[in-house]
Amino acid sequence: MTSFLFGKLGYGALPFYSAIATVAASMVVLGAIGVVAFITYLRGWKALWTDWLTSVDHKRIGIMYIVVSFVMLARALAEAMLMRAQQVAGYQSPGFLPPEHFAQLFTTHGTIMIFFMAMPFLIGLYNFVMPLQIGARDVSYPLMNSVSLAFTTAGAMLMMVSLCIGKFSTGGWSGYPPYTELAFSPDVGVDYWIWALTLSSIGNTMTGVNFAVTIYKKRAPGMHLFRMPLFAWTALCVSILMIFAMPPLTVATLMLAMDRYLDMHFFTNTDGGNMMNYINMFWLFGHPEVYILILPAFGVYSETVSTFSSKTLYGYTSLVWATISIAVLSFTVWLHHFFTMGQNGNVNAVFGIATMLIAIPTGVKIFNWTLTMFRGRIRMTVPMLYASAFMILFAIGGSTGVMLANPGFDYQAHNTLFLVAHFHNMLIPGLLFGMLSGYHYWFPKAFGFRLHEGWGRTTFWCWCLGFIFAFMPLYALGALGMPRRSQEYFEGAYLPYAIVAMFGALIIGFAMVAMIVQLYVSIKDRAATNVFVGDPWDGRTLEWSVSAPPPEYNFAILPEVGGRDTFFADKRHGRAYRIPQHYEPIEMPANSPLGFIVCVDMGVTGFALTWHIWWLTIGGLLVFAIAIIARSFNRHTKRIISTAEIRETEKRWIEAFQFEPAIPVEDEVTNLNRGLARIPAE
Ligand SMILES: [Cu+2]
Repeated sequence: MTSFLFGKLGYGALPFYSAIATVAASMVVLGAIGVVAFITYLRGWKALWTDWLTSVDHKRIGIMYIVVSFVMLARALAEAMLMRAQQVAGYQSPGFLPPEHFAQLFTTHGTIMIFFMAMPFLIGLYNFVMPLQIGARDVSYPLMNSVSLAFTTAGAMLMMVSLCIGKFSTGGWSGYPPYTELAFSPDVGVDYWIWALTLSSIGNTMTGVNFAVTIYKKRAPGMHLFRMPLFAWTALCVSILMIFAMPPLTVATLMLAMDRYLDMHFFTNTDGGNMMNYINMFWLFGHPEVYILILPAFGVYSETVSTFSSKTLYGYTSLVWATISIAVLSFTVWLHHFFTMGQNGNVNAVFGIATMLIAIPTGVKIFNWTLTMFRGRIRMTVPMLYASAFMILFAIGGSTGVMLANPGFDYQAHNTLFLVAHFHNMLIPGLLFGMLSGYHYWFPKAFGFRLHEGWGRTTFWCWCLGFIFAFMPLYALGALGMPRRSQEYFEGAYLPYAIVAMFGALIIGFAMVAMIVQLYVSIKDRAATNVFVGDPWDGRTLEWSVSAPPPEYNFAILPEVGGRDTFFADKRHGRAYRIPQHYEPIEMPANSPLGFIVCVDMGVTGFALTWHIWWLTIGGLLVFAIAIIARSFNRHTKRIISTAEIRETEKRWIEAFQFEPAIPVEDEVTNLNRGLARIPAE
């Protein structure tokens, strides 16, 4: 039943079918009202508009990405805890979640964690740090950067709306047809999934292009590719992965949409369709995606391990080549996601061996980080705690990965919780710990004050122990044969493990609470932990050579780079913090409302497509086209920052670092740290 005005939308779309859905929906609505009220209370609307929503500054866009990521993390974590609780309650009983609702939960959990938590987090970190690290004033296409954020956020908004209006897909995060075809999933859930993913992957493709061009074209004088910090190197590899891996996903979801909307038969099992075409395209994206998720964390660890050991990164060149090899190999292994689908054994063998090969460059990396720490002046700060836990836990996940890469074993573990344990083992220590390590490491640079160390440690231990309790039992459950995505089961042997896993999920829930407390406490104490001078950890790379937070233009004078770790060497030879004779005016991109318009417009268009509201879909696409064309007539796209303004900004900072004495790095987590730390002379 569809009407012209509202498409398939009717009263039935309201979430009153279950108490849990109603509570979740009201939390979203109340949360949104709370945010609006809070901004009004702070009288922050004008600042929000000019400083954030219309900003094209890569630093602010990066921060906004990370805000989106944290909001979505909170939701996906709540869903994970519900699922774990259901699997305890679901022993010989239907539990409290009906199967359909349980299926929605694991679908949204996976979709959100990959596309709306992990991707925005890593893109946000790159956005903030990478241009600073390569000595650039912004990315190559600042406005496109803001439009990329708009696409991702529109997708995230669609995910949040799906909680309140209608139901989400039950087809898992990978959305395999024929189950996601109209015949088997006639509701709008799959359509929500299709448009949320399509929007975010368009945004991610643009980000890939933007970052790759930035790294090729905007490096500071003297910054050869092989002088770039490792984090910037991973940014380059991840960008190239995104450019090649995102389009197959966009094409796959759009073809699925054509199946559902236009009665095509790309992936049906009738009329010439073949679902394997979808699965090939999906994993042609999906496997490189694994490395899009993990390489940024490798980049972060390379920075934090070296900084907090006060040593040059061991084996820089081999680390770069390991990164490149992982990026290349990641495109040669996608078929290991369907070893059991009946292809020739030799095909499985080739892809199994290719998969195992990736363990070699990864091992090289762990080896290099360990040797970087060897005989270093190691400080076990929060970022370092994450890095250390990662090295141990990731090795376990890597071994189970090599096990699964063997097609024979994969037949046994196929579709069991063993696999779920494996990829969470890779993604929590591998991705999330890396992102949190980076979050603690660069937070002072972004906001000018440090995060509370004690609460940071609490958060870390909750994440680390919570992860171990939540996921190690799943290996055992998988070995016992418990299928993934089970809402109800009758095997008594599963129950004790399920209880331990739920306990672990609870500890992870505490981690989220501790993170929020940490943020609150840190903001409250910000005057005491101010690090305006900008180098609180005795950093090595260029982002530490400017004030915290950095000025809009990043560098008053573009730095000259003479080697790796230039800033560190300059500090040792007294060449850092030279005061320039004169300044030149700097041209920066002007603010633009285009990103905000695209975000709202694409959110509405995605919603209209989901509910088959055709007039609104056409309207939304027209607004998009008109906004882009109108923008092309705008001639005031640049803003000149005058010499006077630069001199004023720089003067404040110069006075700060001339006045502030350096403290020994051992005191870096105390309130003595005003943003200038040094290794005491040996
Ligand atoms: Cu894979």
